[in-house]
Amino acid sequence: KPRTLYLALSLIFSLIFSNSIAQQTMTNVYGRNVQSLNGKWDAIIDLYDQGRKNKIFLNKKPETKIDFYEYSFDHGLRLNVPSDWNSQMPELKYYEGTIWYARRFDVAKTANNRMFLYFGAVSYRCRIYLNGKEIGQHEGGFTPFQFEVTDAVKEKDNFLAVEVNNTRQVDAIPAMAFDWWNYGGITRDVFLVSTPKVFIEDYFIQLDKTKADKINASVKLSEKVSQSVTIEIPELQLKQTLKTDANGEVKTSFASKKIKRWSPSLPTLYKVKVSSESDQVEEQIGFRNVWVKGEDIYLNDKPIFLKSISFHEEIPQRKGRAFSEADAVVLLSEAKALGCNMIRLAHYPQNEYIVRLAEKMGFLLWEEIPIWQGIDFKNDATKEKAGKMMREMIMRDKNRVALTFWGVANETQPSAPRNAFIKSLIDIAKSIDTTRLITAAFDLVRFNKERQVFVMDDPFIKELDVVAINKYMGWYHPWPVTPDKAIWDVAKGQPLIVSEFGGEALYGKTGDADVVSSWSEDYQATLYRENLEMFKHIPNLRGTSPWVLFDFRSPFRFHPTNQEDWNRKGLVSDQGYRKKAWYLMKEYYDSK
Ligand code: GCB
Repeated sequence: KPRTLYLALSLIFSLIFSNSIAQQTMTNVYGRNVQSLNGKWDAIIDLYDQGRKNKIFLNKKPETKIDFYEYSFDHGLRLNVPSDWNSQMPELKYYEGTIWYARRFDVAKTANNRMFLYFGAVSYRCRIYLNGKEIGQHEGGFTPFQFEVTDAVKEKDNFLAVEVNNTRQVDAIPAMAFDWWNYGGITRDVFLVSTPKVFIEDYFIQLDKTKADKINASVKLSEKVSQSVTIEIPELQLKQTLKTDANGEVKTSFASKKIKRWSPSLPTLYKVKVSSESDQVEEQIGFRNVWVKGEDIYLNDKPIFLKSISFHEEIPQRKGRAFSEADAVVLLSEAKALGCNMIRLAHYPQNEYIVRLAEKMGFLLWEEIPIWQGIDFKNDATKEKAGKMMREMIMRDKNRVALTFWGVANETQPSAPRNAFIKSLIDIAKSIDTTRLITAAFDLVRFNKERQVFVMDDPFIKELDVVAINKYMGWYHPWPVTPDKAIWDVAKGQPLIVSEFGGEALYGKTGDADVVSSWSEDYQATLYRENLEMFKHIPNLRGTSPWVLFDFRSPFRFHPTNQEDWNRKGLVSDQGYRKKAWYLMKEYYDSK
């Protein structure tokens, strides 16, 4: 039957063409020729998900006497992009559902250029419609994606609509419950990126894992063509011109005795230029060696102790997601003041402003995807998504010298499906980048009464370069022995980081220094004092990362006066004031 055939074919075509899946973004979008699409966008709240069915992305206007449309993007709600929606209107504080965003824009088109629509992040899933046509979809709230729009874009009056949904789902990452705010919206920059026909899509330029005088470099063009490509580091007088192979790829290395290696105390960066016959990109890149030997972590041939801290991508005073360079300054200066040399970016890839400023300020970075308790490890589709997120994160940040750890999971319980799931993430990380250390945080450390030591059984830790432990002694766990007797026998032979510890205190609250439920700064200070004592009895301890730098918003936290929707484990309050424990941690880090 021709009609059935026609339907089947059109279905196949629409699957192939309309629901295109986002492409990997090109390396260093911020170094490209971009037109910003940030600013005020029109918005429609779509609580019952009726917009797609009613094709509101067509943005129709009545033309005849009998036409009418039950929507309009004009003269309604306006939302800032980038930003979460929750902080922009009281009614959206707890909103989980769909919001449509739309804006118009003009473009200077040239015959030889290609155009890509780039999103730094949209939380959590989205569909993009340009001039009435769906051009693609993306899932995952913390990684960038792009679509080519060379043919879809017009010189004048383009209409771009984005359907954003942040409903929690069992098969999502993170899943149904997580201890931070489920911000929705277009939370990072939106750009229109313009490139030549054949452009430099990707490059990976880093120091060899162990050799101090060898820089490895690879470049990939957007097309499978052979072109000459030049890589140059002017300050080191290094320059090579090479031909890409038939796949448009080339690999090489540079030798130089003059490289000043990047470190937290001297965060040296070099200008690196990559050019092809038709394109050129440049950025600041640093070089350093990092590896593990026995129980030690070596940075530039010397053992290092990681003085880390975590924060969420949130500005507490604004009760909203951080998205700008100014926000990055706020978060990172407080970490600097505490004396840190590392940040654990909890619990998801944070925006590029944070990553790039952290690098300039001399912080090592741990970056992870939101594999947080409650992930459906048996679901292959979820595994697939996690792999994609991992790839998107690493592709974005692999040239950042600050990046030291790829984190693959937080607080997971041993099981065959968990092992296979996480192993697949490690394999993906290593298939792109063999220079970083792989870690994961576990919460299974327990006190063994017979042996009178803390132990952990999770054979999976052998897959990791560095083992990370979240342990809330004095908060979730009462002390089984006094802190000076709290000896650990965990992950012997491997370096260990205490990747979370801490407890809650309401800023300004005084109270019993030995009563947990006092929620006082005094108790929090006791807890820190006791944990710092315990750390002396963890022989393979190579770093600590208190939880957490700032109080942060979380629907987990119901207590009406002490919490009010805030996790109060911050060393700094929601108003930006330092609590007593901050000073203890500062003293500890200064002594290290
Ligand atoms: C944890 C989680 C972190 C939570 C923290 C807490 O173990 O990794 O995301 O916020 O505990 O405060 O309970």
